[in-house]
Amino acid sequence: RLTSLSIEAEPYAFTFTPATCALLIIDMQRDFLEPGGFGEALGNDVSQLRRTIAPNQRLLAAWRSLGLTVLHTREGHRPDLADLPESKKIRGRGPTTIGDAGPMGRILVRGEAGHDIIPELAPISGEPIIDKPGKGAFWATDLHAILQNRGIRQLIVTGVTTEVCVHTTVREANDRGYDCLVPSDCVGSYFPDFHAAGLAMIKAQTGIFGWVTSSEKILFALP
Ligand code: C5J
Repeated sequence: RLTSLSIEAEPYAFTFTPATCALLIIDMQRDFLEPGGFGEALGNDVSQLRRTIAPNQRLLAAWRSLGLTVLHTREGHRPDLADLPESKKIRGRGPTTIGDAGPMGRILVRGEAGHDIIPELAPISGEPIIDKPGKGAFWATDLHAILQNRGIRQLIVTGVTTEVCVHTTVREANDRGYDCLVPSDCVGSYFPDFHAAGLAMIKAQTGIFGWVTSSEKILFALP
């Protein structure tokens, strides 16, 4: 069993025990990262998110090789949209919204191709997939129970988008007693300014929500 390790981070070093620290990859779904999905339907440039794929792959490979806990999340809704608030359905005011037909199936609907995780980061057996109807990974899911059952106390949170689902999840995790470390190159936003502000907010006030580092620094600290 690996003992305590330290990662260079801001606002100060992140000390962690690998066995009780999970890699939580947020919403690396085709609907957000590929043309034709929800992200693009809202008018966003999906290429902004794709730079996070390679660093996430490296971190995921390292976490798997050490036999540590990996979890994936997906944002999406039941096919009958019973869990989709009307407010969320209509807010985009676009011609195509959640539940409508898109090039990768119905947008942000569970079971559709676009809702699935991109093949580059496909989950493997034993890695829980948390299907969430909201932005935060804790709300209306069994994530907290799974983490508690595995004795997880700390999270490395990656994925998309920085200021939306990653940030909401980090905030939710904070209030449930988890330490959160966010590698800046493994999270991304359609809006570079929001990405920068989201990271700044996490580490402000001596780490009001947690720590920020890079995937390189995490890999350097691993045995
Ligand atoms: C968004 C997400 N941006 N995964 N979802 O709607 O951040």
